[in-house]
Amino acid sequence: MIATILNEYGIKLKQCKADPLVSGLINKTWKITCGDKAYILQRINDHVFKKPNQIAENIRMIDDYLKKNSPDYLFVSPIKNLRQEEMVHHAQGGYFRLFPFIEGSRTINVVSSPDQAFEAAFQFGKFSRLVSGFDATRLHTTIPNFHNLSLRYEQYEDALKHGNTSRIRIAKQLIDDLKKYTYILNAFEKIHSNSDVKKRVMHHDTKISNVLFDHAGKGIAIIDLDTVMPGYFISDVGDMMRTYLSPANEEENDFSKIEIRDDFFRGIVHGYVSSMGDELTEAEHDLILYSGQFIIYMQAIRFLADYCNNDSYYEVNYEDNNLVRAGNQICLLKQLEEKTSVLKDIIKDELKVRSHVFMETGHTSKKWIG
Ligand code: GN1
Ligand code: MG
Repeated sequence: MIATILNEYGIKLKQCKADPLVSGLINKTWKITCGDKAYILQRINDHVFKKPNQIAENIRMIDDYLKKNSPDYLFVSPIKNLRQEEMVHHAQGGYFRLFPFIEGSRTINVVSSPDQAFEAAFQFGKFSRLVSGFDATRLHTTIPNFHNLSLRYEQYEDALKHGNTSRIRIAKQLIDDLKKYTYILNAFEKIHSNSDVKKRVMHHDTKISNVLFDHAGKGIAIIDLDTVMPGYFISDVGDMMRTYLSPANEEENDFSKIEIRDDFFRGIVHGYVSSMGDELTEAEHDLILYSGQFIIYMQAIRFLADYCNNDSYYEVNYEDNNLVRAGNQICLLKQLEEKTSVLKDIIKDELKVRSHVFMETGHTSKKWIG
């Protein structure tokens, strides 16, 4: 199948090698190396992305905007095939896209220093800032209601009503634990009606493997633009908190390893606030900590709903995988809540010094790892 796809680009698989990359629970990715040229091939999950062509259109619109307004910005857009199309459809395999592999770049799967958290947050913030003049409503919503917490909550309630009864029984403790966090849902409902919280062009999948680094550890670009669509900044900052703060990720079943690392939190806030600069409103500044609560809570209910629905959405590796993931996320949320006052102080501190940061370089006059 890969050979057929590559043929469409005039590339012969026989002269290349294809290595699968571990990337996520939804799409599949390979690195294709052909002598001194390399590519990234990605298969789009069309159960999740029901209209893959919309992804291509979104990326094209943003690419055009950036080429015009920020020509030096490295935006990794798909390569066109021999028919000048950005996407290839294979009857059995689904939809595929090919990207150039950026020479000298590397991706990482684990955030191991506050600098990496800073670099990643800076890259995601820089992207949203550079496209802040682009009318976000022109973009297709590639997954409707993707980060609509109200709807996710309804889906969760629905799973508890109509899902697998024996699994619901097993999940009882977690279902009870989640009850105390419904204030996160209530706060989300208020955000909708607050016009100071802007609808922006957001990435919506800010895990660390979606950032390209150079060999010196500087962030150089963001990738995986399938979920670029209109949204709130809390989606991007929140998913960074969810995936960068703890040394143990969502797959960890030993919850004693879950921890909120303050200096990584500072890295995220510093990187994001400094790259977004004056773009963020006061109302948005007040939601920085909420971002983490919002996304971690939403992920917990998504995993738990999927467990109750017999794992119909997320790929699982063993029977209780989604249950463990949900428990893991609830533990992370609890720890975030316990650190509220320390984290609020960090935010206050970072907001005070943001004017010393030079957006273009990412350098700062303040020593920020504290
Ligand atoms: C999915 O597959 P990946 O890692 O790109 C999901 C995210 C979740 C994440 C949890 C389209 O992303 O929303 O946060 O799993 N993406 C989609 O691991 O549902
Ligand atoms: Mg993704």
